[in-house]
Amino acid sequence: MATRRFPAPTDTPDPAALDEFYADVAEADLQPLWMQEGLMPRTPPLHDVPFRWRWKRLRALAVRSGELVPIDRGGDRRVLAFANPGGDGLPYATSTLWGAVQYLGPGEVAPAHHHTPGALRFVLEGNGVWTLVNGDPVSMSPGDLVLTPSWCWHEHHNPGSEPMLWFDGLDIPMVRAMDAIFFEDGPDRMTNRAVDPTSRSELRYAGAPGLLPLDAEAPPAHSSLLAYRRADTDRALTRLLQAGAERHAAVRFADPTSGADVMPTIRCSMHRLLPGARTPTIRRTGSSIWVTYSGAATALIDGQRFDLEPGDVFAVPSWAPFDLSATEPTDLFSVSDAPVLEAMRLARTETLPAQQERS
Ligand code: GTQ
Ligand code: FE2
Repeated sequence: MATRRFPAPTDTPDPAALDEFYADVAEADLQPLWMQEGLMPRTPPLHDVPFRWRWKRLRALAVRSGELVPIDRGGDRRVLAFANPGGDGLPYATSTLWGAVQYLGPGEVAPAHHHTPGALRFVLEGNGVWTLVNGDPVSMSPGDLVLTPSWCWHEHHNPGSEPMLWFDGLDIPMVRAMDAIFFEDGPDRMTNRAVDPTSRSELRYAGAPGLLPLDAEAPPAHSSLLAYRRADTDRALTRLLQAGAERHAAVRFADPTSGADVMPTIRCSMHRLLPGARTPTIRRTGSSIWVTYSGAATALIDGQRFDLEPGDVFAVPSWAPFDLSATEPTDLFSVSDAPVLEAMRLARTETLPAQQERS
């Protein structure tokens, strides 16, 4: 829709009356459509910017937060949120997704709470942390994906002697935009218990591929399986490559009972690129956050080049041309808002000619 501008006073028979009209419209808390600029751009404006946060810097700051900032009621979590420089100072990695690095020191506990935003953890460093999700203790190790979906109680425990760092992905900006954020503290008692490496959700829903308990619960609003282990993700990617995938394999984390995404608002996927791989340049509606797990790769986003090392995180804005290439075997984890775009029938993908780096 072309924007129409304020009629010039010479275009109107009664400039004084027009001025008075606009003043009255504003006074009535109304705004004329014809005065809006950029309300309906031809294509989505690049609002978020393509951006990378380097692990070296992230990690050092997370460690300093561990030395300086206690975990207490009020904050509850020691978390540094990725703030996209295009996002008006908000603590959001993209306009729809919260991403953060969380640090839990040896012996520390992050207290129980629940909230309507859904959360997931992708573990980057350390061992021995466990998260109690609605009473099910879920152990966490590097490369694991652990879910704490909307309204599930969760508390994090680090009984070990090493700090642990992980990536948090949440749908806070989406839930916020719909004014549907609710939050409650849990009980203060600190459970301390021996934790089985395999959660109850895995015992029931990850026994073996394609085999579900006959009495499986009706699909809840999120995946029945709360933990996806690194060894399983690795095997799935290895097998896709064996099955003939050309130097790039990708898996989507799914609810084993329905095939649906892990949560109604967030899609998680894991990608493996072999040396020499380059993905097609595509752009899609909806944004994503990517976490480099291992290897060395390059992301090109809207002509901007980002070289990636393990732990580096980057944001891909809606409709930005994007491709990946690798010089070493590289694994990347990704979260996106795709289920929401699909549910709203707003998902669009376009394949473009291979983009060039802009100098
Ligand atoms: O670990 O419970 O990054 O509640 C933001 C909000 C993590 C958490 C975040 C949270 C958490
Ligand atoms: Fe939380």
